[in-house]
Amino acid sequence: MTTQDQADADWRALDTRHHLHPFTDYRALAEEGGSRIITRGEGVWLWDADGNRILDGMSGLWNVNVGHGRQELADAAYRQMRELAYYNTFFKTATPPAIALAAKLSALAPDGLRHAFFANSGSEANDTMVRLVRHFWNLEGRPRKKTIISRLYGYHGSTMAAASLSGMGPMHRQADLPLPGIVHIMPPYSFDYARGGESPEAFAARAAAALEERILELGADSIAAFVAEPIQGAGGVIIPPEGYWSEIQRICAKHDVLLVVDEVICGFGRTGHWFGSDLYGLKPDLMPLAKGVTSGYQPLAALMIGDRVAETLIDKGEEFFHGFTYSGHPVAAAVALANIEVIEREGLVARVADDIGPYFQTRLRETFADHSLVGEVRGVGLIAAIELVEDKAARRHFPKPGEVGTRCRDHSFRQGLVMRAVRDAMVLAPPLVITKDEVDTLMDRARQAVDATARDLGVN
Ligand code: PXG
Repeated sequence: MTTQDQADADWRALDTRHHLHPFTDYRALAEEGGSRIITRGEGVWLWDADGNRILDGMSGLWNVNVGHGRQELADAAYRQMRELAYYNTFFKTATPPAIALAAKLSALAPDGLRHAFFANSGSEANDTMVRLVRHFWNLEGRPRKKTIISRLYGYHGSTMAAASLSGMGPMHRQADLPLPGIVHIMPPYSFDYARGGESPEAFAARAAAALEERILELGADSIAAFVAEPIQGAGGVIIPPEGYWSEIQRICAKHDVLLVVDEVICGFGRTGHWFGSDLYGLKPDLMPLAKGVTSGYQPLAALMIGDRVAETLIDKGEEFFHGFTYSGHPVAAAVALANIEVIEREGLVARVADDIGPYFQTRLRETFADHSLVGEVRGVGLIAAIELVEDKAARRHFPKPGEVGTRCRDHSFRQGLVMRAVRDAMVLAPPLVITKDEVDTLMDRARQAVDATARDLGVN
């Protein structure tokens, strides 16, 4: 054993002994000998402690939009730490980076979202949203308007409120969720939910009608808000069919239900637009964002607040008893500003829309559309899913969701590619700086992983 091997073994042993990871089966991890230790990143590449170079097909957790190892972001953090490492935004104080970032986000966000409330994670931004929505309807003198509707397979975070908004059964079961006042409707997931012979238009109308049916069932005077991701990311990259979003927007307006669009994954160029809202022409009342706002170089999130809610909040003149020590942290805000500057300077949003996004989507379909294990390839810009199925013609899933996906994910890792499995949908969201050569490498490795999975199953 070399000294390096010993060091890696020590990291693994320490990790197993003392560190409880998020979303992890602890016993299984220990039995497998512990975690893979990631030590360095540059561009779309990661290195692990064993010296393997791995293509990061997931941008970390859908967040490292400008790629790893950016000197200008490190410099921004360093400069800000030397100038003012910390001061808060409570009690009538502020710092220049927090102010500049609030103004910048207001300029980038869809029209009418002119205020930012800062948090540290997407979960906190969504918790803030739940607090604010309740407070808003109280201030409006309509205290019965409290129920929030979200969707199955939605993901909005892990705190009590955000996990309740999320439409994930296993999360709910472990913590007796959802909290009262949060209900779920079907997702616009045609692969699973469309009926045999149902056209995309008919499915879009039926999926959107599920919202109106729930509003009418519970009474519009009790519904505060509808919360949804433009494209459901962690739920398996669910792309809504044409017509779904315009209908949802119409229904929210008709019943005076606030529209909350969770941009935590779709924001900052992922779909070839600054926000998923721009892709679908949405006018959110509230818009949580996180992840790509700093490309993960610092934890920072914001709830963007539309004029209607902001005016009530400001004009009614009552203190909003809510906030975090690190709301608008100056170092995180400085890094966010530097990150947005990189996205703008390098034209990354247009690059995803016009160049690398179409290339990635075309290559993905060429590589997988005819594969016997692949029921559907879907995606927009640099976000995509490859749905692995037992029976392609019948669009039938495997009997135990996740088993085949996990197998494929493990093959992918061995091929030097991070590709996530959501149930049996293999999902990809590479950094926006990925080159065409790197897309080709990604496709080769993904194909090898899917082929190896097919061989395991005796399919060819
Ligand atoms: N909203 C959306 C749409 C998200 O995807 C959150 C809110 C919560 O953000 P924080 O920063 O609290 O994690 C998310 C987070 C995965 C995965 O494996 C996805 C997320 C987080 C961790 C893992 O797909 N999304």
